[in-house]
Amino acid sequence: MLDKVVIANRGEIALRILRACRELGIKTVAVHSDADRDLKHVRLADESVCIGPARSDQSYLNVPAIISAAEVTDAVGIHPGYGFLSENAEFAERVEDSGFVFIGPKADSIRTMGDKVAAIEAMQKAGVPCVPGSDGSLGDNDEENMRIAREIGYPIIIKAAGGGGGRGMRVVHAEGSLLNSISLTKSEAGSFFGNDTVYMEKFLETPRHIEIQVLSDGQGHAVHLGERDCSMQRRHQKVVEEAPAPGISEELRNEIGERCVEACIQMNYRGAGTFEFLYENGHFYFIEMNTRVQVEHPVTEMITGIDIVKEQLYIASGEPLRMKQSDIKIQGHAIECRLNAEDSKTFLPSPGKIKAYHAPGGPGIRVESHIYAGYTVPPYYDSMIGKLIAYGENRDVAIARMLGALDEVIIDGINTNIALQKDIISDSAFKVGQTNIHYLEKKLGL
Ligand code: MV4
Repeated sequence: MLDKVVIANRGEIALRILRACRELGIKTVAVHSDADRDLKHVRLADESVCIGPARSDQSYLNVPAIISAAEVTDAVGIHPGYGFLSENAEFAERVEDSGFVFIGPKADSIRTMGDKVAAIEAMQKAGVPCVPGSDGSLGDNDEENMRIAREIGYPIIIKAAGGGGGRGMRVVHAEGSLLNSISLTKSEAGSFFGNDTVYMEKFLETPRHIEIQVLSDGQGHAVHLGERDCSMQRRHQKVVEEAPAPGISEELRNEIGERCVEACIQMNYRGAGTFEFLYENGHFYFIEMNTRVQVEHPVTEMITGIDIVKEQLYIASGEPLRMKQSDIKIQGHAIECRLNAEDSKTFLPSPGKIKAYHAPGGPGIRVESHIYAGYTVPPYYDSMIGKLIAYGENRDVAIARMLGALDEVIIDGINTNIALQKDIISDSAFKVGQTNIHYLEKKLGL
């Protein structure tokens, strides 16, 4: 097992990684910005190193500073968490070229999945179902592009190969606006991502966002841990996630899960990963793959009993996968509510000092948060301050426990989205699992 790991992140995920390391007897190094000296995991880590000023481009994105911190502390591995450098292939490469273990996939896998056209091509080769589309990037032949769109059938969506997570996309409803939309998306993509490659897909109108969690050791073994439904989102920010996805049969789960496992083995993928799908009318359509641990990984942990972060550490230490598919049993239901420091009406960030904090508890309640009474939420980073996870033997029990937990939690001094979360968890369409990716924005009147 790795002897010492640098945690190259902040907030709840840094604490989550620290806890996994502690259980495995791995020493921890917290690297933090000037603004983050008082983070809970910084206090708990064996060592800490300040890597720069508050601005994340000078601290959490400062590659030389992070690698230097690993050097001076004699660490052997670097865990990037999510966001920041977690899906930066150049970072992964520089970490490994400096002699450290990048706790994630090889740089080449990150690079392939970062190019959405290459990702889709890899999936098609592996037999993962994709959205009907251009099967590759669009050229500059107008007639040809019009023919491709006509063949797919309107509406279609133009996407940037370098995009993802909701940036660089444009929906086209009729041929009249196709060519202009292609040029606009290309020029935006060129300036946003430094890559003007675009591709085309059938636009699915009211899909759900369902993703499959995988673990793969890069030594020929991979498993899937079932799916999560992440449809409850606003402006590409997930708000509530759950596992399993309501209404997905065990048969369909295993069918799509096995395709993902096959893709991992074909790509020789190493680490935890997530295959993102749109789900409509009983069919899965691959859109992107995430090569990091995700915010919502706890709902999968609750229904499988597998600690995904510990498995990342085992895989990074070179151990073959410690489980086979038949060991994985999905039991019960888990829901996660993200807690954000934000204004309940405007959704603007609401940083500041937490005057009082009381965490909820009781059967089936898990709290993933770094906050404490007296902690000041800094204005420089993402507004998520934690996550509440409710587990139950079935979805109704998980919902009832989540409502209780949302009633119990006290966070005074800053504004939070707890009222919004109560509204969502009590919503009648959510109660019956009948939502899609547009549901929350419609409910909020956006
Ligand atoms: C789509 C789509 C409909 N049809 N692709 C948005 C983020 C990026 N990951 C992919 N996205 C979408 N791709 C086709 N062919 C609708 C979306 C989409 C979306 C997807 C997942 C979660 C939330 C979303 C919100 C708006 C649009």
